[in-house]
Amino acid sequence: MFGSKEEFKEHFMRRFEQQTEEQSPQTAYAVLGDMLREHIQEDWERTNTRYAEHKDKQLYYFSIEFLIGRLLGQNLLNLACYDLVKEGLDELGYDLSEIEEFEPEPGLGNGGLGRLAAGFLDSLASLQMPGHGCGIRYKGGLFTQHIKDGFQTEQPTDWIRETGSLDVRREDLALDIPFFGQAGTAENAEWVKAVPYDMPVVGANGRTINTLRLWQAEPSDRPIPSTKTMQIYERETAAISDRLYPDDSLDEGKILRLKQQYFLCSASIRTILKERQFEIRELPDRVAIQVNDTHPAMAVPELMRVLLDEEGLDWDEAWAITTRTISYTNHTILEEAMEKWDSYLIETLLPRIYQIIEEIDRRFKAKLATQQLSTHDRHKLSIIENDRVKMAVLAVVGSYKVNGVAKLHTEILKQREMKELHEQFPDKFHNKTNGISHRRWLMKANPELASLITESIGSGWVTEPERLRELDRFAKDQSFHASFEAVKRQKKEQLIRHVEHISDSPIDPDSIFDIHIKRIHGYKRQLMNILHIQMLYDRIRQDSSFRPYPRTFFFGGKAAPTYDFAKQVIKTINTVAHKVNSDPLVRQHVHVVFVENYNVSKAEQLIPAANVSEQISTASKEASGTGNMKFMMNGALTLGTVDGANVEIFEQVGEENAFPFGLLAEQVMQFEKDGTYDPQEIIRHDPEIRQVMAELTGGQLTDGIENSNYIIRQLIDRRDPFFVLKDLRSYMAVHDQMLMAYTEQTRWTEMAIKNVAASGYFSSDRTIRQYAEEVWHLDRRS
Ligand code: CBF
Repeated sequence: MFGSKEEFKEHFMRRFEQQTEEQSPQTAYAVLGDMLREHIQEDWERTNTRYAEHKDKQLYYFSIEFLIGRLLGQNLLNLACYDLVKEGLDELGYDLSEIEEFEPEPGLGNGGLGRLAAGFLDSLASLQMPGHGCGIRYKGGLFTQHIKDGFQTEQPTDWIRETGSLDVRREDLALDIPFFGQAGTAENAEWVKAVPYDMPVVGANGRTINTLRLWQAEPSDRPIPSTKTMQIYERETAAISDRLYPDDSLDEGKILRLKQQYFLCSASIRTILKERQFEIRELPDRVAIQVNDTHPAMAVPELMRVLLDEEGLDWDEAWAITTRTISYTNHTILEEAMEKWDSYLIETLLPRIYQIIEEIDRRFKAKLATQQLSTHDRHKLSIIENDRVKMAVLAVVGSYKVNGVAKLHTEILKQREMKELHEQFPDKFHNKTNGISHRRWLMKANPELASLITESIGSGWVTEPERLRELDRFAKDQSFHASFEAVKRQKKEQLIRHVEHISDSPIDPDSIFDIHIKRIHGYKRQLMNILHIQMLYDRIRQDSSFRPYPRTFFFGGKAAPTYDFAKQVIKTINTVAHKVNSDPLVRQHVHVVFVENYNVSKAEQLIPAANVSEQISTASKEASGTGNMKFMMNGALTLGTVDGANVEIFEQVGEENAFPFGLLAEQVMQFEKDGTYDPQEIIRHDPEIRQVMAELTGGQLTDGIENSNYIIRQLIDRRDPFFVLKDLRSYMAVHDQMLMAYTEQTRWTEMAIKNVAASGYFSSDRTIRQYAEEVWHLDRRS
């Protein structure tokens, strides 16, 4: 970005002194942001010109979420000037880390699939591939979580600030999107203006700068329907890009979600086609659209609509183009996340789109009519069934490739969840195991470890992360051990400094840092973790010979605002935490910290400090997980079920360097099938579990019985679909094994090093290369 430190300092000071505002770190953040924007502008334009001149095939990644995290530090790192800027600012009396804290974290995502999308954009640009994101510029992003009396409270977050922000408003590309009205004519429609904001995605070494295009909804200049007041129209329009995942328990919320999905797809597709410099029939050779989960599955009927109504193609031609352009990634088998929309809602909101979906369904059913299929199979293959549109079926039928995100997940899709679709389209289905950006999760989050690695094996791993394998040579090297342990210690101390203000007693850096951070959800089983902690508490109090090695358990995660069970789990964690931490005997062995408002920046502080990575989802339920990969890359050992990408983590590093436990996916699925799981039987036979359940039902773990209602209902009355009590014994046993292993420090460090060495496979660069070669064919030129 700057030839030398002196040049940077001079430039920075000149800009800084021009500021009318107070010369604070916040102003320094704004100045740095402006400098960065100016600096990358030229390269950004150059990248776009290069793509246009070379006629490169372009990938557009459609996603309702992009959990990009803070960008200033990451961009400086990718431009290879982080250290120069840091030192320069240091000499001027400013601390870059402190300045970075002023960047609001764009809350444009909720969890895994949003973070995945952001990591993919980083890899695409870093691998110099033409791949761009298309999303929504939510004003509010995900809520800010506060903990009050142990309960989660939610506060809206507005992340958009005028200063230092990198995105550019493209008024010239704004377009109007119609809702309601009549099919085909858009008569009496209600129009919403879609305005793109382009955000640069800076690849490593800054050579390629791709674009994340985020759409904002604004009132259009067209007349509004006579049935609406201007006030209502403006409010409803702003709501489209106001919040991610609005509450959809009522029709009003469902309509809003549908509007968001269509708004994203329609604005993006129409712009891609409008800006094109090729003949429409070449579309599949010039453009690939990846639909990230079902939220953007409206891309299928919308592309059909544009091809039929605006480009004048006939159905067969339009269908051939659509199904050679769009591909779809499935991220879950959880029923609740498999979107199904009431037909009447789509028909009212998007009449022409509904006609097209009906026609896709009719033609698909006609094709199936020639086959001998059971009624069950025909149901599973229907796009429209019982007056509802099944978005996953629509996405599969309308795509040329469909993938799961880890080997086990893809197998479950093929053999169970989407068995019938897989039988119809065996060649469509493939696996692409997720990955993470090693630039953010190792180089940025843990520069100390990154330097140690480079000193030992050279810098080749930065561009070829699989070369982290070369670290295996140091797994038994005592002097490397010492440096590796020193880094871990340093990261633990840094974390303590970040969180000590929220902890009710001092955190011991010598304790094992056991970390469980992710969305709070039944299947992720934070409940199992906290019940185990309560059992440790009971044992320490009751058995004077039981004095386990000290452990600090960290939790972090948000519960969806309408998910009462998850909210009670947060309350339980905080109640048990308080109890454990205020007991002078127990707290010498067990300490619990709940990190408020878990987000990407907090993850960057927590993950490098971990010794143990808790990945304890009910087998078969976690499609992949990506936190598991981030921890491994930072030298934490996975204590986890044989689920999602844990399976491949165990394969890469060897089970002897991890702590697998619990029911296997096929056992879980068998229980689901035969319904023989009986939690009461476990309670009857296991006195320790009985005691903890009595404490739970007595309200001791939640400050009152009423606070544990949902948990009890799930565990007992609903016969717990997530098998917490069933796996609890095995979980306790594997914790004991882990404790034993930790006391052999040399062996532990060796295992931790092996985890880092085996983590290169999980770089998203590998995943992106696979998508690019096998799905998007990005090397294909016309
Ligand atoms: O594939 C990315 C992630 O997506 C989820 O978070 C999702 O949103 N469905 C899954 O739950 C994760 O397993 C997965 O890693």
